[in-house]
Amino acid sequence: MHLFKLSGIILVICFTAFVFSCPAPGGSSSDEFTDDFEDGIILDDGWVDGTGDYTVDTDTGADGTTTSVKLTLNGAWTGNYNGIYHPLNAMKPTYVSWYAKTDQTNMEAGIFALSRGPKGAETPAVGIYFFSDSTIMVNGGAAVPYAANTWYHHELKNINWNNSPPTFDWWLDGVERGAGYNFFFDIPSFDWVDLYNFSDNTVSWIDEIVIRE
Ligand SMILES: [Ca+2]
Ligand SMILES: [Ca+2]
Ligand SMILES: [Ca+2]
Repeated sequence: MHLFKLSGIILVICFTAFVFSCPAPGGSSSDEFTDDFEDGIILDDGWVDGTGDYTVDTDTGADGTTTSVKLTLNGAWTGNYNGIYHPLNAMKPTYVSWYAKTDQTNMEAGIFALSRGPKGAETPAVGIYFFSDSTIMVNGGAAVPYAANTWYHHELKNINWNNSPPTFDWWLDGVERGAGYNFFFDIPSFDWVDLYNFSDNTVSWIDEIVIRE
């Protein structure tokens, strides 16, 4: 588990990068963030390039769409939240959805993370990714097996902000796979969505993000 590794150096660099890049709002209204990546523009369109050495490309999309974002971690992993990220501005969604893919089953990649707090000093809430034992890791619990080079549709439903910590149900490819997963910490809202990999020299694809209050 790398999810709680943080460093003061990363904190400073990330915050500076955020201030100077002034990310524009993503999708639609303030109670919804969406990105289907169909315009082929990633880093000049609201997403911030974090401190890790990632190549950010566009590639074939999920669910019959044209474009996804492809994240290649070049060399060693250097920290959590070091891929690309987008502000969510204290959203309290009740529904989250995205597609993810990776090209192997024995590394850790394709992290979709939701967190709270200043960039670089995030409080983790949700972290879902392809784990190295060929199952999908959902907030610390590895669950359903996955295959390489295959898109998976994740949905977080029934997000209950009244619980302490808040909880969610996890659906994969339209089937509920687990109910009542706890957030890592009791937070009041999300400030960030982060996309990154854990293992050195790994590749992942993410597409069709919907975060809706
Ligand atoms: Ca797409
Ligand atoms: Ca875009
Ligand atoms: Ca970078």
